[in-house]
Amino acid sequence: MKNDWNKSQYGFETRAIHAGQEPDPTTGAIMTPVYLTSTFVQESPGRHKGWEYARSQNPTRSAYEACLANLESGKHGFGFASGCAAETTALHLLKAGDHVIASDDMYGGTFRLMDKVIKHNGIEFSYVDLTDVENFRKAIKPNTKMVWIETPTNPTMKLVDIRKAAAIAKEKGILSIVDNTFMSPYFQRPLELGADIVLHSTTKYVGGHSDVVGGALIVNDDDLAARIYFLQKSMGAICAPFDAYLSMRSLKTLALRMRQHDINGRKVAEYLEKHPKVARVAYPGLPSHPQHALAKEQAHGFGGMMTIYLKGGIDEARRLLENVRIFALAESLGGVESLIEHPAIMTHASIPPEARKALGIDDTMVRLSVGVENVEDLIRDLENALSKV
Ligand code: P1T
Repeated sequence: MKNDWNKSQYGFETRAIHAGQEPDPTTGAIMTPVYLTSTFVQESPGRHKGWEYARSQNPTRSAYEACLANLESGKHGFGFASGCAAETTALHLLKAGDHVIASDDMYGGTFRLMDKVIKHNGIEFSYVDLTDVENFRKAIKPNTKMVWIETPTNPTMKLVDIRKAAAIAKEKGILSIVDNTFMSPYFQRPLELGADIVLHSTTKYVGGHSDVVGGALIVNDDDLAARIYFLQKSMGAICAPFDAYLSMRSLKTLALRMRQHDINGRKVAEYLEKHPKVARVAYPGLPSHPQHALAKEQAHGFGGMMTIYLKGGIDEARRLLENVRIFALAESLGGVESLIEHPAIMTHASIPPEARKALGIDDTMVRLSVGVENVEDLIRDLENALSKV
């Protein structure tokens, strides 16, 4: 697939709409068709138009993968059935006896995959507070092969210095992977900061409309890309053509959506920070965030994700969560609609209670995914729900 929409010539918004998406050569259709086919006819054994079997390649998926790779400043993109499928595939770059250093604070499902599934393949994990990259350096062992970074972390909104961590990884010959789900390529591009692999749960901001579950990996290195492609077709956890179509359609408005998530996120965070029933707001865009300077340095915006700590306990949290109307009480994030949830009971229930306690994922913690509705309506919704607390 021709993909000459390079960054030196075209801005993000233009590339989001055109990269990977030449008009259909057969019909001239401006939108990439959804190729609902499992296989492709061959003229003679091994002689074909570049497409053989749809687990290996599908034109809709290839267009989407090229667009996403372009936006992440990468050369190769890979679409998967979910964020967890992308994670599973990336973790199969390793073999028994290898050691992974992962953030001690990340999405509960990622921890569960490492601790309850991949660990049994003989891969060793250390969970380390990567907010100080020296902890990463200290945790390196002779068999360390990968560092797994999520930044901002889900749900405590801590940051990891991607540039510093990637530099240490490079020096030691360790693969660095960054889960960029919370920022999207519009606000943060880990490959530009030296990381080897970018991961997304495209279910979130990339998909953006809470109607598709997906995941992606993006890399620059050709050899690494060949290894991931081999795993993608061998393991088969691929992104389906219609899901690729939906996600690619969503990429066209990613910039618009992210700018509004950011505007709304900042206003909601400022409002909540002043509220007498709120003990603390963790949002990297607030000057009170301990890593605000790093957020400004490595990202181009702050987005719509934040975590708040209420004064009181579980009853106060329940009252807020039961009394919102526009914010929907639901897991997930990154859609145009605002969501709110309780990490300790919902998204991070698979983190052991002691670990949750150490990270501050307690009963008073509530996570917000601020959507792109009218921000005054969102603030009124929170005002009303907080008045019942
Ligand atoms: O749900 P899935 O598409 O498989 O993606 C997993 C995943 C990976 N990485 C991050 C940072 C995530 O937040 C997620 C999924 N998270 C939620 C469902 C959530 O509500 O936090």
